[in-house]
Amino acid sequence: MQTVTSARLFAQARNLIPGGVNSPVRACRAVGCDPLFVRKAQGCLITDVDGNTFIDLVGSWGPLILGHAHPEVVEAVRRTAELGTSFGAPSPLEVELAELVCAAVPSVDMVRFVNSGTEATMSAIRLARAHTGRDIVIKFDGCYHGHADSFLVKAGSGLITLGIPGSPGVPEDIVKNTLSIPYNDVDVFKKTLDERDGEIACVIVEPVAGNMGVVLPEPGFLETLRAETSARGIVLIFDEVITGFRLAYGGAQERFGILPDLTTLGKIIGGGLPVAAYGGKKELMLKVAPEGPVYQAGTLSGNPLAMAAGIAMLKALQRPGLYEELETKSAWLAGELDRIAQASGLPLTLNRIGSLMTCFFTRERVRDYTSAMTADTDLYARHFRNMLAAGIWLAPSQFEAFFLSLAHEQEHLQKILDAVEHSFRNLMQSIK
Ligand code: KE4
Repeated sequence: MQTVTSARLFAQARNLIPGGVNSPVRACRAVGCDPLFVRKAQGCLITDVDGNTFIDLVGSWGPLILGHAHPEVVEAVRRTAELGTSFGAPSPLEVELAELVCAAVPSVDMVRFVNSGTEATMSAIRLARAHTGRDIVIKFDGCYHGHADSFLVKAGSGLITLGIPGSPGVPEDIVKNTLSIPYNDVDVFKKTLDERDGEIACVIVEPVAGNMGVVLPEPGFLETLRAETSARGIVLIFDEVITGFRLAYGGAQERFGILPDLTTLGKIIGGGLPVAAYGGKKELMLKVAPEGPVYQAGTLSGNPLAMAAGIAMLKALQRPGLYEELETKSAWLAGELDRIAQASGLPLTLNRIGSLMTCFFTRERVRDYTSAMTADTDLYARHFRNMLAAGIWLAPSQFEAFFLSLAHEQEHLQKILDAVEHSFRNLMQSIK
């Protein structure tokens, strides 16, 4: 595979941008290769600047559930751009997307749009702290809620990938207000609430963890979070930046039937443009400025292009049978992957829910950060390189999800399986 143009661009980029990338995990450091620079993408295919085309299983880390350059999204952005790209004043598009989000997400009556998941989660915990008058935030090991100071404690995604559990530059005074405890451990959760009773503002959780690889909530986990936080006046925040409109049109909270007090959203609601949001009951949201005193703002919040893309995306997701079609594809692929994995003799565990899945290179059942960390990241890196050589674009980290889209057709799924089978055979030979 010829990658000279990517190599030239990467050398140039590294002189201008830290690591040559605008988000660390894209640097492919954990999988032992240099990043490929992308020229275009269409459907489930992504093409780099050297003309190499791949089947994409990253989907821009989640937004592209309908595939790249979906015609209705592209047309909406094109049409809107001709009327102006940003007004710095409210537009009808913001009202339309807010109506769609509030109609879709069971616990959300009011919503504020921001530009990134990080902004959404940092605003949600600020609102929770203001509402309760308390400071402590509980998160879960391996979950990632963006890069705001309060969240860089045993966080997932790029932090696990790069092996940096926290980050310099985050004052101890901030970190001491964040307690990170094991995912799926209701005993530790209840014990922590008892120990810090009266001090806890909120619990923020990925209802399905996607940032230590995919880890599902065990029966009773989310129910316990809901019951205990309700009993103690603690704000429960579902970070649905990944799961929102992915696991169901109403997100994980619709799928599991558990309603948080606040929800953060991102990725899919922007259709690939920078849109995120936080929302919940009016009692809470009416405390946000200018209605209330909790300050949060953003120059490009509610940007018309991004709103137009989100509206087109959510309207397209309302097609009857769409989520059932995605589930059928995902279940078939996962079943075949499992069959191949079992036959390979490799240490492999597949976690899947809906179109979110991760193949962990471990024999352990992966139920939390500790068990996820038993995965063999060297094997994953070699698998990543095998798959790239075979024309399949995986997440450049063992601790990320891979995302199936409606644009993946049977021919693409079969090509993925053929490449996986070949890679697993190659890995097995190398470890004998
Ligand atoms: P952003 O600030 O990256 O838009 O969103 C932060 C965020 C918040 N909550 C959850 C559950 C998330 O998964 C994310 C961001 N996800 C990662 C991928 N796992 C973004 C990829 C990247 O950092 O480049």
